[in-house]
Amino acid sequence: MTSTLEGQSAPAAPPVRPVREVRVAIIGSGFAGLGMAIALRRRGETDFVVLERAHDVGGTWRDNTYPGAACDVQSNLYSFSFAPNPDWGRSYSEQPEIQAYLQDVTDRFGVRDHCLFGAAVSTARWDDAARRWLVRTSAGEFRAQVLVSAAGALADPAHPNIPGLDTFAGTVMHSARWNASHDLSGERVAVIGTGASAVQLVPAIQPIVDTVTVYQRTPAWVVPRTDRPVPPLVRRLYRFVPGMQKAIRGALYLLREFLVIGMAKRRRFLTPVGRLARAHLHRQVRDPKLRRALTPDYTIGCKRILISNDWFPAISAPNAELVTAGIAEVRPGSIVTTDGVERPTDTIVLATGFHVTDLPIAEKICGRDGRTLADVWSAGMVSNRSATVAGFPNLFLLVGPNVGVGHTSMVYMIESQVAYVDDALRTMDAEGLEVLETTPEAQAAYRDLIAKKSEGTVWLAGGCASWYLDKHGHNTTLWPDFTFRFRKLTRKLDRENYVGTPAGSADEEVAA
Ligand code: N01
Repeated sequence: MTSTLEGQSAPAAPPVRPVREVRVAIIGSGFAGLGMAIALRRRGETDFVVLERAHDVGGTWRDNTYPGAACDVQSNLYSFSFAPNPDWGRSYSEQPEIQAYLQDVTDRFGVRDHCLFGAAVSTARWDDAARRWLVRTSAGEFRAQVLVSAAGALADPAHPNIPGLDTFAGTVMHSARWNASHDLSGERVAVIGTGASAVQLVPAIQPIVDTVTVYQRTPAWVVPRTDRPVPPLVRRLYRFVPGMQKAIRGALYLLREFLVIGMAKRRRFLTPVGRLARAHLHRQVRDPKLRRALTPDYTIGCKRILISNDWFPAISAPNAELVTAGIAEVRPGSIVTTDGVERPTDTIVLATGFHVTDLPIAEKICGRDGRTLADVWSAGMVSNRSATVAGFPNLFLLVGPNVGVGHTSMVYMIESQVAYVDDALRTMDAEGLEVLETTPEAQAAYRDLIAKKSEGTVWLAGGCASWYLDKHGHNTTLWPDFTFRFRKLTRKLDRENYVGTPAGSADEEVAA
């Protein structure tokens, strides 16, 4: 304690935490952040930190704990290629198993000691004079030569702007911020949204609630889910014949790539998938009125294709209701739709998705001229190779613009991106570069490539509105081609598209 003039004690100032110097700061510890950290460890780099705002690793798989949360890509494919898990309990794993897998790889590859939990990034600014990123977090400040943003696209829940929602007297929770201590048994529950999260959580809660009312704005195409437990014999085979699990992974990968032909090249190849979805709906929903309400009017694949065997039975149950009228307002104890019907409600579940085309992390990262990524991206997200942005030296984005996929494992794309960043770091080491920055020309060329590849795809021309497109109607989220083409494009750093500044030089820059 220090003394004041009046002789009273003043509270001691909080200790000043020194700024920590690191070579690489990674934001986020989901699949992408962990994948990057593991790659660094595997090549002997130890001078890095993983800044995680929560208190555990896992990203979206840590946060999405709603009942029924599971992956809609088979686990043999939705896992790191270098860390196969012979013990998956089901072909499509549920959230707790995926989260346990991520915790396991964190320990197995020695990156837990590099994770700083409770470190929410408030700003990251490029200091051009020092050639370092200054990263402010709730757990102290860091000066990093390289910043890798792996904050994720499904990280920040989107809350709908519905009149009166803030006046609701009952419980409101987003699917990505589930409150497990709130017991839904016997309640009248409203679920807003019919995306991938809603079709998983509605069947899980329908048997225990009094009523579940689902507010649907746009119906989704749904295909059957071929999920089953993995028999112990198969698990033993995976363990002792790893090549077998690898072969299955390869087969799953190829099968899923076929969908790209229909989605991005020749639309007619989607016809059988559309038939499958229609047949699934007809088999599972007998009531013609309900069936009509659940039938989309856009081409399958335009929005994410959902997979479920229990969504249609759940919404057909006697205690379930599908409401297609828009929501006019929320009152303290009810929801009123535009047709004037008021439905008493105890709990509202917002299954309304995430901020994907307006990533909140973009507001926190300031580049060379002091503008944020969000400013630079105000007309739409742009990048070179989905990884770097002109004016943001030594910044690498994982799961940023145009890396999303609607048909296969995001982990495949993440591994491609990690290899690219890894090669960039190697190049910096090999050439003695302190700074690496992509050119505006490379960025414009990549934007044009994406625009050209996106022309005529189901995402642009399929007749739907989806979170794949930004507010200008541009595809800034999806990779619009085969994923092996993305891998080829990002296998090595395209050095010719970067300007490098050697360590120790004044301002001299070295083009490729
Ligand atoms: O979110 P979504 P999600 N009033 O954005 C509706 C991944 N994921 O959490 O279609 C009324 O898809 C909106 O309606 P519309 C996966 O990549 C993966 O379900 O815009 N409704 C839509 O129905 C997925 O794509 C798994 O007309 C409103 C829903 O809310 C992504 O996460 C599991 C509304 C939002 O659907 C997001 O899925 C779960 C409003 N104001 C999620 N605002 C796996 O299995 C929005 N909606 C891997």
